[in-house]
Amino acid sequence: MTKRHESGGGFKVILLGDRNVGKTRLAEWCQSEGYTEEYSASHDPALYRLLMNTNRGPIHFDVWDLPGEVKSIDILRKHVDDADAAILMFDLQNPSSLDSIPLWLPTANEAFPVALCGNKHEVDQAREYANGILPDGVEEFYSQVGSFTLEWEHMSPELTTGDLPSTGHIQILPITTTFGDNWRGITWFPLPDHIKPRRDDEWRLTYRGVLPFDFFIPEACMCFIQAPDGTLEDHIAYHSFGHELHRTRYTFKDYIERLVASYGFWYWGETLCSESRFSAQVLSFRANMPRIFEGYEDGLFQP
Ligand SMILES: Nc1nc2c(ncn2[C@@H]2O[C@H](COP(=O)(O)OP(=O)(O)OP(=O)(O)O)[C@@H](O)[C@H]2O)c(=O)[nH]1
Ligand SMILES: [Mg+2]
Repeated sequence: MTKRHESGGGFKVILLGDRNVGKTRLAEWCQSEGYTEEYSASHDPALYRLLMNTNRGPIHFDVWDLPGEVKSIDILRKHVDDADAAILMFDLQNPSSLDSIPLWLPTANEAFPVALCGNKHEVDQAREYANGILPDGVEEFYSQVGSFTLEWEHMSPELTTGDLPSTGHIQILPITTTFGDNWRGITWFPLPDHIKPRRDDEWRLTYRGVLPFDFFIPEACMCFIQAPDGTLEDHIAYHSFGHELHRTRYTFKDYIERLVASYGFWYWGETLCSESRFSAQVLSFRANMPRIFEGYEDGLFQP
């Protein structure tokens, strides 16, 4: 036991690994059982204090989250020198972060235990759920950005009068929520009119493979479509629960590019579907986007 422990200080655990592997998120989660989804690179070491109640009484852990981009070897060395343990983290989706482990290893003092931690495992789970292949851009997006929510309302008087929409909503779900059994019996779309279901085919009326990923309002979402054999279609679709499913000609990657440009305004996803090309929502979107956001590019939002 070191002097620090004798004087009531905590055990010092350092988190090491490349940028973007998930050290800060792990530290936040350990401390509060919650975390922010947005990535913002750490610039300085940050301390997270954890209290664990053990059979020998409460024990403090001082978890030091060290930035993947090392600004000062001296600061890093100072933290390593008085650490009691290290967690060396890498990103299972990013092989170069595993290649870096030997580079981090010498910085860890041989006198203390080191645990190796492969993070972002749920991307692998999602891939399995999708029959081995996730649509283009999905892995990249979920290992670099992940789920997030955005809600806003425009307060300018000319937009808040009458029926004009003035709100935006984005809710990108966690990857394992999208690619998981959560939607069984909940998401569905009707069979085309010319297909009459047989009696033993009834499940097809109550469940088909709609996997929501942007659950922007409780009534509607943007989704992937999954065939009964687990394979995902390349192009994403718009789904209004209990009503309709419209396919688009856009991939997930195209969608994210447009999501950023749309700010999640109103039912913007419907602008990508031929079936809703003249719906009231789409007409409002086209009329109001240029009034709210400079640089609106109508060409991005076409079926
Ligand atoms: N899918 C997935 N994403 C994660 C996981 N952990 C972290 N992320 C995401 O990965 C990004 C980087 O996470 P951080 O915790 O900020 O990474 P970091 O290692 O602290 O990066 P630096 O501060 O630059 O060293 C964020 O967008 C996180 O939401 C995870 O377990 N699964
Ligand atoms: Mg960080």
